Amino acid sequence: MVDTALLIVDVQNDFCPGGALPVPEGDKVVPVLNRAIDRFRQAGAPVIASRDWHPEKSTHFAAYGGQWPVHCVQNTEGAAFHPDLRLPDDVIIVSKGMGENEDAYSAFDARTEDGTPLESVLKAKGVKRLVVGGLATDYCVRASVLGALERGFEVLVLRDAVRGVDVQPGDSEKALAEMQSKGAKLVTLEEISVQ
Ligand code: VGL
Ligand code: ZN
Repeated sequence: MVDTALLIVDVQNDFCPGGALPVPEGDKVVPVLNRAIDRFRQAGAPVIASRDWHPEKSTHFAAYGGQWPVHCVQNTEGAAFHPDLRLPDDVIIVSKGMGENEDAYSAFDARTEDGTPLESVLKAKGVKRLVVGGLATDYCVRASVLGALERGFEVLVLRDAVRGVDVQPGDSEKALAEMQSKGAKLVTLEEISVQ
């Protein structure tokens, strides 16, 4: 029984160079994640992609009292997945941050189109272990990994497939250390086997 799933966090145009809230080298995660997708597909393991999916007006944005420039507004080019990311046809997409007063950094705040929360999706598929990569290390990857650990999932973070915003220098390294101290394993794609 395959009990591992790949969770790809927020690999969207606005978080990549040229986007509204660019993560330095954000696009560098794409080739590693494409290799991970191939491995998971071959093993018959689920591939899940979360996306930041905000309304135009949100207290998440600086213009309405929040922290961030406007980014990942629903159905815009900026909210689209990076064009080189080869998501499989049966990818499970979960969206988050749709509320006008919602930051929703964690993929565990995300839902499928029909409203099923990520945790229910994973439980229904018998997933016990998550391999996580994407953007940004110090925000949505961090929150998603901690959320997974709190819910009892084993978590492997692909350190070669994450990049951070680093609002303060060192934020991403700190976030990785925190994830590790709370039980996540930091690995490279080559080190893991999918089963
Ligand atoms: C994110 C900042 C604001 C992320 C989302 O995906 O890490 N960061 N919204
Ligand atoms: Zn956001």
